[in-house]
Order: sequence, then structure tokens, then C-alpha cells
Amino acid sequence: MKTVRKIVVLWLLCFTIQIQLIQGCRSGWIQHGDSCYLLSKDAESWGDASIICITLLSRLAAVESADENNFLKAEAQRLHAQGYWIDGTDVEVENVWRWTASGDKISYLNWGGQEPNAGESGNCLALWRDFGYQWADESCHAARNFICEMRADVDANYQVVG
Ligand SMILES: [Ca+2]
Ligand SMILES: [Ca+2]
Repeated sequence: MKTVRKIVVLWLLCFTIQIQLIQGCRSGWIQHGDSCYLLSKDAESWGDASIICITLLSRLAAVESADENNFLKAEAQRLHAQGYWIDGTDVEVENVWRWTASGDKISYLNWGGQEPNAGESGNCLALWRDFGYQWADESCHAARNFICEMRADVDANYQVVG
């Protein structure tokens, strides 16, 4: 009888751990709504940051609502790097901003100060410290921190499999 009880306790423990994996984000990633986010500790060009996110099975963040933006602004304020790349670019048509992952035109915008003001020399979107992490158009070649985003259920599957 003791052995049976041990097996049941062990099974419950395994089951609980499994449930936590299925519901959460990978270690180092933070959950908000249906997404998991990673705010990088290192700085990269926008293009390299985009590739790094893809290798982590994610994309540079698409910030599509005030709620998502406020959450990421607060995280950026906590970590406090100068800038955080997100997925938006106007590299194809000047001043037409799109999310690259979806190809969608950006509808929710949160420009800081007089942004966007860099014209052809600023084609990548960053949360910018000088504007309280409202948005700025910056040179895509500059090394900045960055934010990756992926769906929480995909991240959970990645954990269980990995
Ligand atoms: Ca998003
Ligand atoms: Ca531009």
C-alpha cells in the first residue's frame, strides 16, 4: 500500500510539472496575454536581432495594442537599455510601416517626441529610452537591444519537447 501511495504522489508531481510547462514560457521569457517575450541583454543590428529571434523559434515583437505596448514599456523601463528593436520597418516604402512577420501595415502607433524623423536613414522601429520607451525610427545598422515574441502555447510545446 505504501508503494502505491508513493507512485500516486510521484505521478501527481510529474503531472503538475507537466502542466506548469504547458502553461508557462521558457525560463528567461516573460508572459503577457497569449505571448512570451524575451528582452535581450545584448545589442545587435536590427537584421541580426531578427535572425536571433528566429533561431529562438520567435520573431521580433509585433506591438499591436496599447496593452501590449504598456507591458513592454514597463519591462524596458525596468531593464533600461537605450533602445529595444521591435519588428516594424519602413524599408520597402518610406513612411509606410509594416510588421515583417505578418506583412501587415502597422495600425497601432506610439511615436515619441517628433518621431518618425530620420527619413531614409531610419527604417527600423525601436522602443526608445529618451521618449520613455515610446517609439523611434532608428538606423537599422545600429546595435540595440531587442525584444523577441512568440505565442505562449508554441513556447510551451518547445519546452515539453526540448
Ligand atoms: Ca504582439
Ligand atoms: Ca524611414
